Amino acid sequence: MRKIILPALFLGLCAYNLSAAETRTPAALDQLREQPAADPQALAELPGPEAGIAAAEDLKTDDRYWITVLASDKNVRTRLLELGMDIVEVKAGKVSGFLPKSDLPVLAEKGFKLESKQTIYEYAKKHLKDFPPADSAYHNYKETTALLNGFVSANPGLASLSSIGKTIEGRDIWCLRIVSSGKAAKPAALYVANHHAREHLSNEVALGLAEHLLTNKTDPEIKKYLDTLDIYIIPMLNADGAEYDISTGKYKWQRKNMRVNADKTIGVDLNRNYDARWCKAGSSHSPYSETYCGTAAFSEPETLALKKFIEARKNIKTLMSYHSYSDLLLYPWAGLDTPLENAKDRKVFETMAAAMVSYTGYTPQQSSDLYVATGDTTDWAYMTAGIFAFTTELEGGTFYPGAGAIKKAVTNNVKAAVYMLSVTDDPYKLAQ
Ligand code: 0X9
Ligand code: ZN
Repeated sequence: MRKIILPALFLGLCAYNLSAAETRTPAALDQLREQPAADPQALAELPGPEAGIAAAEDLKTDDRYWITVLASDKNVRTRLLELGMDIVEVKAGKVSGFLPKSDLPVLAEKGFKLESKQTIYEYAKKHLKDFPPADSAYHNYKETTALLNGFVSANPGLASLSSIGKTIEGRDIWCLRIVSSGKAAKPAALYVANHHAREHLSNEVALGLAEHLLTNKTDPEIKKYLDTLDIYIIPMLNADGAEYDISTGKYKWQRKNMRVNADKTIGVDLNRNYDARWCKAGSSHSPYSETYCGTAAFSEPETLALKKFIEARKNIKTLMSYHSYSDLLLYPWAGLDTPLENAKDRKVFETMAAAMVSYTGYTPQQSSDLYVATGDTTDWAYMTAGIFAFTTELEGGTFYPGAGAIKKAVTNNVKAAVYMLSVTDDPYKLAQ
């Protein structure tokens, strides 16, 4: 049996969220707005990932194993993705991640060497901690919605909020736009986060970026970008999955969206669903797989909404897709094991990457050097619209690094994001 979900519960949660957002008061908004990073000192003192460990009892019935498999290089890693392994950690000569118990024999049949295995429940006992209260500084969907609305109320004429479409369970996919008045199209930068449900830190970085830009709107450098650019921030693309991941107060290690597949398994990997060499290497046609590419490119409302959004805005020049974790900054190709053919574009990607990692300390590399994975956001945005599109794999050493990880991740990644703004007017200036 694959993972079992409770669609009715989520629909219920969704309805609750929407009605709560509709009835919010300005005072309540202000309160919520103050929640995230109002007291950096207090945040820094919040517990790290080791604190408050508690296993989710419902993981006892989850059939996934946390496994470590010998994998000598990226080609082997790509094959493992195709078998449906949810690769989470890449180390010298090996990878670790999740695989359903029923697929363990296939590993042996295909000649892979399993170094260790434990049930997700055993793994969780060592790594889990509650979202609330220890991680209450993270924003769930309702809090994210309220925070974004708070940004808009506090910055009339500069910030606005719109829904780029609905998730499969009907939640709005919010996009915060920061642009000063004037009708002429300005070069645009797009930041998107939370393609993968459990990567909650990515939502925080996107929200932190919005807060930074708006709080510092009179700072001369930031003002220059706000005056001359169009900035879009989509902090929670996979809102359903993110909510599901925390719906019991215990993390579930959910990666995909909440699509109910034909075989009743749950979820499509949104970062395999773009029309960029769709469902070739590093992706799986099996619905239960964590790297399931869907029934067709853009079969999912979340990716389709982002596609339409990008296609309608020819002024988007740069894009950052936030994921976690691995301390990496990745650029195309993700789905092709050869360097970008266009030398000028490659120079721009490499120069931008080098500058951005000077703020984060992450490792810059071509995506496919990690593993080849087709159908991802960045390959599609670059192929289709010539956008200089990056994937950041944030820090933290786990999907759930605790509230104490937010401040540093936000601070450093905001600097990298502001650098991205500094070249968005014309990225090609870096290739001259
Ligand atoms: O596999 C992914 O979708 C990304 N990693 S994650 O752990 N956040 O799931 C990486 C996407 C970048 N593409 C390649 N490495 N090819
Ligand atoms: Zn991810």
